[in-house]
Amino acid sequence: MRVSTEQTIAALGRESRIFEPPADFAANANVKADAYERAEKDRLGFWDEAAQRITWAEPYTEVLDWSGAPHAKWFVGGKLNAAYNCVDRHVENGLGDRVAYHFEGEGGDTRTITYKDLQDEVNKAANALTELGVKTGDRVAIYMPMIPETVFAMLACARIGAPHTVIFGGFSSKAIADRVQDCSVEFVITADGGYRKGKASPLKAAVDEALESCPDVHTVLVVKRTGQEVAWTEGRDKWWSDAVDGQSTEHTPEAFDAEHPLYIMYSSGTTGKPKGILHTTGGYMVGTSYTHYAVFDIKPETDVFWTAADIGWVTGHSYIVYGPLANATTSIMYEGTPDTPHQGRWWEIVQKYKATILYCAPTAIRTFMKWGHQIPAEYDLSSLRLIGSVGEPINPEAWVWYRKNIGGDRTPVVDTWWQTENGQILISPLPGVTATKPGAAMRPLPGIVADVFNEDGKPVGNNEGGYLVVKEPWPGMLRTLWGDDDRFQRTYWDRFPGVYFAGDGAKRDQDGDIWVIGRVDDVMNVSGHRLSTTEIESALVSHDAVAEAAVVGAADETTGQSIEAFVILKQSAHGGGEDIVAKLRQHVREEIGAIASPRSIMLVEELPKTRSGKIMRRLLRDIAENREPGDSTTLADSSVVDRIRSEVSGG
Ligand code: 6R9
Repeated sequence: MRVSTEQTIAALGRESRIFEPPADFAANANVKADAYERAEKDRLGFWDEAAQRITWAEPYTEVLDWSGAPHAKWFVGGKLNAAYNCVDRHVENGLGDRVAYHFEGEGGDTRTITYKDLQDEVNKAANALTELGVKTGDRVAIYMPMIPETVFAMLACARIGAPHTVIFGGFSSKAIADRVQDCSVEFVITADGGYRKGKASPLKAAVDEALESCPDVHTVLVVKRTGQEVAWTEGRDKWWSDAVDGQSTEHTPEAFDAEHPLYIMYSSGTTGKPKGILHTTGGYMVGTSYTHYAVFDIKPETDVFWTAADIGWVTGHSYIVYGPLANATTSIMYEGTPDTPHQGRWWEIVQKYKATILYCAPTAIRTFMKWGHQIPAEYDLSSLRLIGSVGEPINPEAWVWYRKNIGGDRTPVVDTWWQTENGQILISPLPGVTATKPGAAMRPLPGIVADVFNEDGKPVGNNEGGYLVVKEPWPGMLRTLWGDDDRFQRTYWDRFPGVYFAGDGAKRDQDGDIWVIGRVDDVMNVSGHRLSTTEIESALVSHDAVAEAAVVGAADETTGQSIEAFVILKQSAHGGGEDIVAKLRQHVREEIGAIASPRSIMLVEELPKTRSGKIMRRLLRDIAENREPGDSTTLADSSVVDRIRSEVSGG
């Protein structure tokens, strides 16, 4: 017997409600059902049309050149400047006074950045970078908090054709050094610090430590954010204000080839060395601006868009910076954590800026569930008209909670599947078209050809599971891994020759709709039964007492793997003790079957997560197997593993 993906989905799909788009939303939607048909008939014609969203300094002669597969060339021969497309053309079109960002610092300080402000700041920064010797093609590392200067720095790089590599502000000095070395960075932009949980976190200090092993870095530009003490290396370190403030606000953007590198984003691989995912300019701008327009139904005149993610993550690159700016959107940028200084902080921000669209991760949603629905209920969230989710499978309970308590039981919910490698959303409902099912990413977007393959590389039928693949190239796709074409080929293109292998398991339901189950490496094998961690997590979270659950398979001599669950109880369920553990075990038996009942259920206060909100199951496996935890440089809070360890051992 195998507990297959079918049963997984049966468990996930127990929530059988379907939510139709509200009629007025559907009537006014940017993208209607015909987009699927048009794209199916002429996929490249469809992307050609989408590319008209971008202003090309020189037109392209061919939409796609796939002759060097798997290295794609999109919009061949076209020239453009990404910063011009994000900023200048809007100012030229009379939108200089439109707000680009409502910035909200963690401590409550605010800044309003209009498109004209953005143009001035980006131009000054571009002039400064040039004066400091940064040339087209040079890589620039950016290690910053969530402040407007981070966007200024990215766009200044884009403007002069210097690919940026933004290193997430929660990464350690070791992670900075690895990345700086891997793409031979000589120029770093950072800040003295940023605010996190009410404290000033040291960023410059981490850069200083990293650069001890990066002798090629000759310039460090430092934004003053917190005013905390910093060490200073004369000759190398320069204050941003000294270098930038006196520069001219005039700067002529150069047009670069469509395939000119725009940025490198390192993805925290499950093992080994991080992968430097390379995105180029033309296709990425088309992919992000189109999907931002289609999936979020953006009406730039009236919407206030909030991606509550970090810019140091691909979601921030595509849906805080490039997509929204290309579409002349007003966005919210928030520096801090959701519970600083109180658990209603996000909802206070939604209310204050009358946010119309919110995009965040399931882990945040489950945290809000844990804190209780009465917290968002204290705020006026009626401005919201669409809410989205990204980063992990969203369990049906969290989806329904989100729609009800944040979306007022009226807004569409878009569960968007994509990856750093993809650059842009690939599978998602269209909010004015798709009747959604809680927990399902539903269908590939127009112009995207994705499928679910079995072991032999054949498409699965309905009610079958397998591996998620993308069968045709898409504009925002990665072009290679920096300096490692072989690894690029091996990782993504060899499993099923000529087809992009995403590394995620997925299933088609009875209607052919796609449910993403999670990484295939999260699949457990217990006594020959194949079990998905998500399935058991979903069962646990469906119990009233549970706020969040993470399940891992620990090595076991007899059964191959054993199921180990880490559970955070809702505040209201605390004090349940042994009794609650027995109840949860019984609940899983009832939901899935005895085979899925965890060997141990450990009650913990928190789970180890990356800053982008993904549970690091690898570290939980280390705890469950009683091993020294492996590399935890990508953790949001590196002390969490020690705390869980002591909770688990009863310490
Ligand atoms: C954008 C982003 C990619 C991995 C991906 C998958 C998981 C993302 C998801 C989802 C289920 C969704 N993932 N969105 N799983 N449903 N809607 O998250 O990029 O950090 O590279 O992660 O995240 O496992 O393979 P990245």
